[in-house]
Amino acid sequence: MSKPELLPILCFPDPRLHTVAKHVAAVDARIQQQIERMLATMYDANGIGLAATQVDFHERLIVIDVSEERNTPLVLINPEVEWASDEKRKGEEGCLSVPGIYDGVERSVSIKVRALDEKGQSRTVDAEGILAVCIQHEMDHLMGKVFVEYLSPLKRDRIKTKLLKAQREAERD
Ligand code: K1U
Ligand code: ZN
Repeated sequence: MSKPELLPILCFPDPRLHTVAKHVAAVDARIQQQIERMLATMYDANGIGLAATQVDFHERLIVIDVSEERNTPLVLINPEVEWASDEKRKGEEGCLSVPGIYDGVERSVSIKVRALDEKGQSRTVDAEGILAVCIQHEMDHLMGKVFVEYLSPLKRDRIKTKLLKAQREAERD
């Protein structure tokens, strides 16, 4: 079988990153092909997660793999948080759409999420640690929110200026 196509990842401050994703109506061949492409794109970029929004596909679909071996993919379709702990912790985050920028974001320490898997089966995921952080980060993407929006306006503007400059320079080369 041929390798799945790699998808271009939108880069902040691309306005398409602020699109609110729609519910996936059916887990069919179209969605399964999109899952394969998103997993290949996430592994190729060395990410631990990827939301459909980041590849300009505006439906509620996330892929994640937080395993050391990079062999334990998790697919969440139409994810909904059923419970989130009041206990929160600030941790360092990165984002494939905000290359080279890492900063602290406060998130719930544990969450319970309901979603469909790649076969369309409903399941719940109890997550803590980096998995809980990653799911919350990716679910924000589906709502059109990028992690830099948790930072101060000054930091966000500096990041925007830096990335726009880098994008202009890359276009010139
Ligand atoms: O959404 C994305 O762009 C993926 C993002 C997921 C993520 C990483 C860290 C915290 C929250 C969410 C990444 O994979 S960024 C690259 C990365 O592998 C990484 C960066 C910092 C810490 C751990 C991993
Ligand atoms: Zn991200």
